[in-house]
Amino acid sequence: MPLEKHADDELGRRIAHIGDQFAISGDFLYGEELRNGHINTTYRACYRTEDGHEDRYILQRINDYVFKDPAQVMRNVEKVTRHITWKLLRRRRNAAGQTLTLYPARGGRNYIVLPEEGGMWRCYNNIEDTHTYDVVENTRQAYQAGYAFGSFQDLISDMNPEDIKESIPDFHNTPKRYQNLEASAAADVKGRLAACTAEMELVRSWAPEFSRLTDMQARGEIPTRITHNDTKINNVMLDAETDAAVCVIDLDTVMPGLVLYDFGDMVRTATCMASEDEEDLSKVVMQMPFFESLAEGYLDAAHEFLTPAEVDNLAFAGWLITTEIGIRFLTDYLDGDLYFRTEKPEHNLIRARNQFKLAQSIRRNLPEMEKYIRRLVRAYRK
Ligand code: GN1
Ligand code: MG
Repeated sequence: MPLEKHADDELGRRIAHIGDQFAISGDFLYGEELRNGHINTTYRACYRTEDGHEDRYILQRINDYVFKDPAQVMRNVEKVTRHITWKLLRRRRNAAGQTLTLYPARGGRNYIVLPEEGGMWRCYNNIEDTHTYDVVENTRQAYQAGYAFGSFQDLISDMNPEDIKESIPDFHNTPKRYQNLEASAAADVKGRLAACTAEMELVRSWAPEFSRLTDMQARGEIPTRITHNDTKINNVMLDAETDAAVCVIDLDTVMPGLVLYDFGDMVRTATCMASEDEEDLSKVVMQMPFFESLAEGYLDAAHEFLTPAEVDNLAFAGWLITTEIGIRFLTDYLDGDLYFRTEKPEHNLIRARNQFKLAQSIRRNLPEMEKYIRRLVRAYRK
């Protein structure tokens, strides 16, 4: 569906005003709202340059309910984008257009605070001739997504961990996420608990398994690395014609974490043809062919640096994070929809049910998924 273009209306004027704060030249033509994230507000602005080209930029407001210290998020993002540009340039690859670049703002920072526009804004290049998918349509896309995020982990693997601060503490700490759910259920501030007793029961029955990865991490059995932490399929830009992976986006949660949660979130979002919003749960099933391609793409990029303990838990991580995201949607439903952007009443409950259905489907496939991973890993050893 083409996006609505705003030029002379109120939104158009606001987008032009925000764009005017950044190092952009040319005449403002129009702006559009991109609505595929649940957290930040994102616009794309188009300008006519002096030589008659059209240049597009991404303008984004960082949600300061979710990110308590947006300036810290920007320091992280600055380091990550510059590290990747440095690396690509060292490899003599033309980094322009393929990686996110921040544009300076009035006042000398890479962001600007606009009280009249609700807070902190930043500006990125628009990655041209690419698109994103909210759900996978074919196995090639799954392979490319896996390869892109695996390569991204590799690109940032040698950053100085001291440089990157936690933008959201305990972001993928499943036991903590579960504790928060129980606290919200006990408080039941909106009187919504009665609507989700079946979901609560299911989650409680799974609770003993929630700490598997965090326990292994605490015992030093799996390494803490710098990871992306939000590897949903629509956070990778694919070439508009060939669907080849071009660039990973949404860097706000890059921080120390486990690669397993990254891989898990790919399983969650790239092995099922129904979106998180799908209400017809009969459509919410994971499909092995997508998983196989995803795992192949990921391991093609990552097999050299993964430890055996990480490899052993890849499939499990798919189930764990799907459950975790379900828990987060359910918690937000009980809290009164404070965190995720919602578009209808019960939206978060719908998403939670969807994720639990997907988690059940992944759980049933775990033995087969694990078997497939072992087969792939054996093939690299040959
Ligand atoms: C949020 O920003 P977006 O829509 O890419 C969330 C992720 C969830 C995801 C669920 C900072 O991601 O953790 O997995 O929604 N991001 C944050 O769709 O909480
Ligand atoms: Mg995000």
